[in-house]
Amino acid sequence: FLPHLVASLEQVEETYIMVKPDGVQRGLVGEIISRFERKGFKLTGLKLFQCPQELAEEHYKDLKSKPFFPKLIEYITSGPVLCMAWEGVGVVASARKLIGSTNPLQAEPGTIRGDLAVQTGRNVVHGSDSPENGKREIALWFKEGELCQWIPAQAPWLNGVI
Ligand code: IDP
Ligand code: MG
Repeated sequence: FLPHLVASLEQVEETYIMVKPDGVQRGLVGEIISRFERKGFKLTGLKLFQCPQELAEEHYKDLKSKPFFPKLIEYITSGPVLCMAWEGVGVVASARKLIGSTNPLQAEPGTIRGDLAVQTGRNVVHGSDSPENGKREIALWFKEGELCQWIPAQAPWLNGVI
């Protein structure tokens, strides 16, 4: 690994980003990938996937007691999702900012939800809420051979070492 090409190895985080079934059906996959790509994060995993019931329940297990839980599971399993793993310094919190508030009507313009959605129950995208959950969710949604480690050609330009 070429350490001078990354900002600081120990600060590098991973986050699980997912375009939910409404985002896929509405043709927003390219738009959503672009926002993370243009920001400068590194894509390390990508697949279109029909989520089984058990995986949806495991992913959202912290929300099991919520009244909307059954509807949430129905929503997430209602069609294919786009699963993504993204890597970068501060990527977890930054991705949450790019995504915007859970309720799209409260999400700031310029955010994905603020620009592209109107309903909490159809808010087009998921993003991990902590570095720990980023790791947990990537391990849940991807098999090991589905992830790629690589050094983007733009890395030194992004990180300012040239
Ligand atoms: P987040 O996606 O912004 O992290 P969470 O509170 O973790 O929001 O909730 C997970 C998902 O559950 C939300 O993105 C949304 O799809 C759904 N959800 C959350 N609260 C409600 C609600 O009050 N009604 C319906 N669906 C909800
Ligand atoms: Mg959440």
